[in-house]
Amino acid sequence: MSFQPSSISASSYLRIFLLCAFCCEFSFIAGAETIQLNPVADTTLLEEFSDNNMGGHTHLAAGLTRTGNSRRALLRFDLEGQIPADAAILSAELTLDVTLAGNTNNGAMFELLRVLKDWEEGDKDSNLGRAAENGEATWLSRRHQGELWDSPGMQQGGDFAEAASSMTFVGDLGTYTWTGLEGDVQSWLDDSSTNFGWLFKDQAESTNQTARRFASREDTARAPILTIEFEAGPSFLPGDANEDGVVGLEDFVILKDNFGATNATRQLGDFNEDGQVGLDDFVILKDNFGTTEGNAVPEPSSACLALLGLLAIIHGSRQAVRLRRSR
Ligand SMILES: [Ca+2]
Ligand SMILES: [Ca+2]
Ligand SMILES: [Ca+2]
Repeated sequence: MSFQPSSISASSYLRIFLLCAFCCEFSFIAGAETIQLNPVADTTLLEEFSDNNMGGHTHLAAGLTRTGNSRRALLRFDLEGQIPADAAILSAELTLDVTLAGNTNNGAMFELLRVLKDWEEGDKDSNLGRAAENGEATWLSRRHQGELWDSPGMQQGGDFAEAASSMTFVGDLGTYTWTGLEGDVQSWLDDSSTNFGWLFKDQAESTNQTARRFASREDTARAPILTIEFEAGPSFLPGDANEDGVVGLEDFVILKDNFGATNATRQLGDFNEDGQVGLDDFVILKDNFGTTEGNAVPEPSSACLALLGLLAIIHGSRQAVRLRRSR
């Protein structure tokens, strides 16, 4: 007996689909993901060496020196291509490694503040920096021989945000973490043109010898780490035709009933929104079958569902031929 695709009824589809769904192996993938990023730029501004740049050195410095001069650091992270543009940031925290503390008795609160203007890292590399070349960030300039900061060492409210994003007390050598940075990261993900990174400084800058060295990105073994937990996801669930938050059998039935339709909508099974309900839409449903909004993602074996797609197409085309003949 030969195989007769046109003899397959709609109810047969459902039986095959159910059988496949039960036979398929399901694996579960967590909805939230975590990524760790090193800075793409970091440097130190030195008060008494106000035209020096230190962007290529292996440490950042922040706090007040023995003689009361300020050190302030800048760090920027690139999110583009690292996190989906439509992701929701669940948490973000920055970890820094203190590699030298001049006076470990003089611990201090260190804070991160959003930078509001662009700056250039530069590549000078000694403990006190070296004379900046054009374009490199210094205590006076966000770009040497180009744009000055609003005031030397950067101005609160103009060059950096009024309110700190995070604060942590730093004492002896070791690693320290600044938490609660998800708002900043989300805003940079939503609009990358506002991503100028953070200013890192001693909050009070009132006690000498709070200055510490923190490993910079050039110290690859101990570089700053921004840990971001995010949940990727479009505003609608691909394959969820009836918009009940689950990609399931009901969505398959909707797609099947509308297979071949033109001027279709997502609610009729046109998941890639090209106006037609077709094989591409079936593949989207197959790839997302079992997905629920914000939760685990069961992943059925693709082979059995691909077979269903093929059957659906054959059936759809035979039905169309029969309809045309009957007219
Ligand atoms: Ca650097
Ligand atoms: Ca659904
Ligand atoms: Ca489509």
